[in-house]
Formats: sequence, structure tokens, C-alpha cells
Amino acid sequence: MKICTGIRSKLISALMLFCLLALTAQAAETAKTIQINAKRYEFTPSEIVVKRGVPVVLQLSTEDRSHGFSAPDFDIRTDILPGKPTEVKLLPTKIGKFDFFCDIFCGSGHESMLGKIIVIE
Ligand SMILES: [Cu+2]
Repeated sequence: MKICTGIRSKLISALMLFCLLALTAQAAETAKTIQINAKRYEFTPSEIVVKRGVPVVLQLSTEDRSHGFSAPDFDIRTDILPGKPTEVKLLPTKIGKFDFFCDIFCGSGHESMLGKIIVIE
């Protein structure tokens, strides 16, 4: 009986590992990358559309000077430095339109450096 339990728990562990690997592979396959370029005084694109529950990677780059990328609704904030593309993960958990913006003062048009994350079903 003890042996039986041992084998069963090993089988369950193997099955769980298999499921985990399958899920990881699926996530890696579906996580798409969206490139966003920052420059005085705009993000391109300034609107991105993503599906709720589908994680995406935002690849952020700039060539002109340091900018910031802040999307407080998703707890995302990072610096964007010239020549050093940076990636952040976005997991859109809720439907709606959410702001992102530059949070490093970059000049006279800084305040208008805004964008929207649009999350659809
Ligand atoms: Cu700025």
C-alpha cells in the first residue's frame, strides 16, 4: 500500500510537471511583443490594443534622450534610455482604457507625452 502511494505521488508530480511545461510553452508562444518608441514628445504608437488575460511584452526604446514609461494601472514603470531598449511585461487584467505617460521631464512638451492601453475582451 505504501509503495502504491509512492508511485501515485510520483505520477502526480510528473503529471503536474508536464502540465507546467505545457503551460509555460504556451505562454511563451502567445506572449507577443509590442514595440513602442519614445521621443520628444510622443510615443509611437500612442495607443495599443491588447486582450484581457493575454500577456504581452512591451519593448520600449528611444534615441533622443531619457524618457520614462509609467502605466500605474498595471504597476509598470521603467526608464527608457537612449540606445538601450528595455522590456516590461504587461498582463492586462481589466477591460478599459488606461493611460501611460512619460514621467521623466524631457522638455517643453513633456506634459503631452501620453498614450493609452486599450484592453478588450
Ligand atoms: Cu518626458
